[in-house]
Amino acid sequence: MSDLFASLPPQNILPRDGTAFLYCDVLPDDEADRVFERLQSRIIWQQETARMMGRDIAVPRLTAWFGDVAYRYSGVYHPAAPFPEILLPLKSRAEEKAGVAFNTVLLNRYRDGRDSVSWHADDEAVLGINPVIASLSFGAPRRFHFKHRASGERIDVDLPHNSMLVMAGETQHCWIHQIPKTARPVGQRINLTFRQTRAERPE
Ligand SMILES: O=C(O)CCC(=O)C(=O)O
Ligand SMILES: [Mn+2]
Repeated sequence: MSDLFASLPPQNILPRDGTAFLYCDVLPDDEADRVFERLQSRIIWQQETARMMGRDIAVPRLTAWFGDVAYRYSGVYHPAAPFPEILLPLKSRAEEKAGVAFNTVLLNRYRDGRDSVSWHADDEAVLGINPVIASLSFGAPRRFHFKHRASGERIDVDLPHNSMLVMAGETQHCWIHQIPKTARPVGQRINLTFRQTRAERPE
């Protein structure tokens, strides 16, 4: 690719009501491969159980959470935990691309095509209005679906190894997203969503 193309910003994937920019090759190739291997071996991955409609269900992926505030959803509780050193260069890269500072990150490890994340938006009150979310992907490419809440319009995009999807504006309020399960044979994938999270108010 010529330098001219490499320097062009990507186009907004969403036709309205938010922005989602996909940056490819965010790290040098060899570094991205190393990061993927290290994330697999050095992060303490957890199998969480979520409480859904009165039942405890194993979350269909492994997760980890780091940052200066805790995170709670559907009966899953991740306490605050300092960023491990391996994540610091990724956090800096995400902040550089997204243009905001992040204080937390949720990691998802999809072991194969049976792992997934179902339709949701990152719209919890602690993320604020119009949150900027930088979502890095390493490993096997997986398809990411957006669905417009009001019209049902679908936008699908493949998230390749060493890429970063930056969602901002009204995206989390007007669209939901998912990584569906797939019957295709797919390898492991690790995703990191950097967020700016406020501490929850005591109840
Ligand atoms: O794995 C992905 O690309 C999406 C993860 C996600 O939506 C989330 O953690 O909120
Ligand atoms: Mn999400």
